[in-house]
Parts: sequence; C-alpha cells; structure tokens
Amino acid sequence: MSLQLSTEVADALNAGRPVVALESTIISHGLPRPRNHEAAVEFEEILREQGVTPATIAILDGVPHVGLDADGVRRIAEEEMAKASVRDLPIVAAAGISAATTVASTSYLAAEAGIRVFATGGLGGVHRGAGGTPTSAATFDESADLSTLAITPITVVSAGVKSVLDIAATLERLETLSVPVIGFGTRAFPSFWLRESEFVLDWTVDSAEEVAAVMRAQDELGHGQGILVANPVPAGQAWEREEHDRVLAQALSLAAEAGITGKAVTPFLLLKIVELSGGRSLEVNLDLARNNVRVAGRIATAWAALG
Ligand code: PSU
Ligand code: MN
Repeated sequence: MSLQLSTEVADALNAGRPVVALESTIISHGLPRPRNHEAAVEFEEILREQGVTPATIAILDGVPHVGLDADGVRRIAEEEMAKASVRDLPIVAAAGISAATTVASTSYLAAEAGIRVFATGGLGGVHRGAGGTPTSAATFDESADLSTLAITPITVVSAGVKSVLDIAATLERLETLSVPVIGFGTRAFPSFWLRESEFVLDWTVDSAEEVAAVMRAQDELGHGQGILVANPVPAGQAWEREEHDRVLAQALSLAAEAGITGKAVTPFLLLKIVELSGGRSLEVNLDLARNNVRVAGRIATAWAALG
C-alpha cells in the first residue's frame, strides 16, 4: 500500500523538522458536526504556530494520505466515512473508498511515513465487561490501539484513556504488551474528561525533552514499540466529577439497552455523552485534545533537536 505524503510533510521529514501526526476518526466519528471541522483546522493551526508540520492521516479514495490539504480536512469532517483500524486498511484501499483512521491505523501509517509523534484525544483500550461479568459473557472488546502500540514505534500523546473504558484492565494490558506509560506532569493516570483516575503511574516526566530522551533510549535498546504519554486536561478545564459520573452511567446503560457492540461502541458513547451533558463533555474533549496537540508539538520539537 503506497502512502501519499503531502509535499509539506515530505519536506519536513526530509529536512528533519518536527512533524506531528493527527488522526481522523476523532474528527469523523468522535466529534459532532460542524465543530469537528473547526477542531481539525484548529489542531493543525496549533502545530503550525509552534513551527511543527501537521500530518492529518486518512484514507481518501483508497489512498492512505499522510498530511491532508484543506479539501481533505473538509472531507473527513463532512463525508460519511467508515472507521478503519489497521485490519481494515487493505480492504478499504482495494475498494478505493475513503475511511477515517483510528489511533491504531494512524499510528501504523505515521510510523511507515517516518513520523515519531502523534496527538489524539484518548487512546482506545479495554472496554468494560470485556472479560465478562457474573451475568454476561466476555466480549473481548479490546481496541487494536493497544496491540498496535506494542509493535509500532510512535509516541502517542493522550489524556489517558476514556473513562467509558475499564481503565485498570487497559493499564494491565499496556504492561503485558510492554508499552511504556509516562505521566506528563502527573503521577495520576488521567481519565480523559477528568484529570485523574484512581491509578497511580510508576513514571512521570515534566518536560518534552525528557520524553524525547526516552524515545532515543528506546531506539538504542532496539525496542520497536510505542510510548504512551498520559497528559491530563489542564486544571480548571476538567469536567465536574459529579456530572461526569452521572452522564457516564446513563450513556453506558443506553449503549447496553441498544445492544451496541464492536467498533460502534466508542462513537456511540462519545456522541451520547455530548448529548446527555448538553455539550459540556464536548468542550472538555476539545480542551484536552488541544492540550495534547500542543504537548505533542513540543515533544516533536525536542525529538527533532536530538537530530
Ligand atoms: N479519542 C477521542 N475521540 C475518538 C477516539 C479517540 O477523543 O473518537 C477514537 C480513536 O480513533 C480511537 C478509537 O482509536 O476512538 C477507539 O475505537 P475502538 O474502541 O473501536 O478501537
Ligand atoms: Mn472495540
């Protein structure tokens, strides 16, 4: 599958200038229209202001694009597209159709292009009930985001994982898969809309330069896995815990009642939560994503400085 790098991205990579990958599923399936388009444009602007080249990734008409032009960005925001994880890529390419890329497939394509840093909102993980409960069978619903990070050399900046997931199980799986997890200015693992979860991390750094040093050390060790940088939503911008807990419980039971399964689960929950919170969760989602993009820009800059 041959990648189509934008001229801007190809030039930046050839010159060793900082580049940050951005995913398209958050735009096409994770945020409501028309805010999704504004967000896609804004994420790119935040990077450009830092002197970093954005590489928004998506499959357009069967071609994996690394770096989109303005029309490509508009298309991922406005067109009905499939959500493509890594396993869907060859099928989508052969069919010549367009699809948005998840954290897994964005990571895969970014790494193929030689990009080392990627900003998202929240990494996918192990869904609640994945291992079964006393009254229901195991669903085995674990995002390919995790298994992809185990074999893909990319640093993903994420506000932890969404609290819709089983955070304990997700952290255990990341350990099993040997993916380093580093708190960025925090010891508490963030849970997307909230700055904290009950889980305490072993490792924390306070600067982008420290993350770049870990990336270099990992390369020197010859380990080809990714790194998860857990970056909490800034203080004062997190969702109020009480409302968060109430809305989350409602959304989870609506998903169960509606029998939502498979790759529809995450988009269903995210959009239902926006609806039930009267848009509050959306504001927090945008704030945390902007913050991740900014930190990813700093990490990419520190990484480029290491040469
Ligand atoms: N983070 C967000 N919004 C999103 C997602 C992440 O703020 O929509 C998407 C990512 O693309 C992630 C996907 O890879 O949700 C996880 O989906 P699943 O659980 O089906 O693997
Ligand atoms: Mn899933």
